[in-house]
Amino acid sequence: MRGSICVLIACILALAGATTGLGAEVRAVCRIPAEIALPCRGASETMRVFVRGNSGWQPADYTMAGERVIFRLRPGELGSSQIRLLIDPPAWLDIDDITPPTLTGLKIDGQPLAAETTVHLGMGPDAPATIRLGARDAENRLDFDSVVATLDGVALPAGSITVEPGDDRSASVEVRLGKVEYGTHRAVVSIADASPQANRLEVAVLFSRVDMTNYLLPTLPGVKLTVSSSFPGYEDLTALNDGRKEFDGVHCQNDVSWASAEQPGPHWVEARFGQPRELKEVTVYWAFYGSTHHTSQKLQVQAPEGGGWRTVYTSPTEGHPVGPCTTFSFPAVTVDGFRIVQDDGGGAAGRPQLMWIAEVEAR
Ligand SMILES: [Ca+2]
Ligand SMILES: [Ca+2]
Repeated sequence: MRGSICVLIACILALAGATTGLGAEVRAVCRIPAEIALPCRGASETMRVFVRGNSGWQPADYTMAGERVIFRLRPGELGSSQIRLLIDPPAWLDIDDITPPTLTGLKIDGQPLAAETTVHLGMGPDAPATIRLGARDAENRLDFDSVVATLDGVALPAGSITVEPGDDRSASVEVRLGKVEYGTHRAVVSIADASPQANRLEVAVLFSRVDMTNYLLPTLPGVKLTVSSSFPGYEDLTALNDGRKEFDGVHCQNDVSWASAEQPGPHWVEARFGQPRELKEVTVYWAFYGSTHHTSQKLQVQAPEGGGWRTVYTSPTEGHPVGPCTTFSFPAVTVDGFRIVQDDGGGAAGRPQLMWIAEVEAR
């Protein structure tokens, strides 16, 4: 694995101090001709060094001085102030490689698909659980440590990625997406080759997780919603189950959302089905205002029991990731309703005494 050292040169002065080893890469920013001196203990006069500015790699101009190596950087000739030096790259490395690895296979949940770098899965009640791809590079080894997987731009933890090398130049990568919320999503898995350019194969999988089952559809008989209080101008509760939950803009008013009074104490929304239902999850779509979703951080879902309430879901201590919606799952209970109780101060980070909801669904 090559090291990478960044230096900033602002004037014609030799800059020393960064230690480099075999196969090291040095990045420098200089707008005027400069020299850079690096300690290079044990290096031989036959060191292979390449320099790159605006175009491809070319042999670098350097001299040895004791245990230092001195490079002359000429941004004018290289066509760029962003200069990279590659010192003694391994013999197998094709440093001029500008081609990303090839996608050799793709499976979603074990089902083979055409090996295309953008896949639209459409909509369904379940999100894909695993994405598995095969990659091979024609010019270089793969960088097995370069694998990155994201869901909606957020990196998935390393524990959800498994890389199985085939040979130096090929690998199979499996990514487990974990729990995925309702809504439209984009999962991206990428792997780079070992060239200095780190050419990257990127595979995007797009899908929508949609479940039309919803006990709170306003057309269902007996469905009724009540709340603890309302923010002035947000008294109309039809916004809680009118189906409008995704919207743009800065105005999140009562035509799409309901908000509690903004005051200390718990806030709650109570829903009644009008008949017993087997309930296992409640999804809340959060109000979007001021460029953020107002995702409550501390709440409980409670089921009616013996004239009182029994808590079936409690927020994790770390709260909820801020996003368009949150699904609270729990062991199924047969009930004719439920309520969502936000703790005192358990609202979104910016307005903790407010509960602000665009839509509630229950299944
Ligand atoms: Ca390549
Ligand atoms: Ca709504």
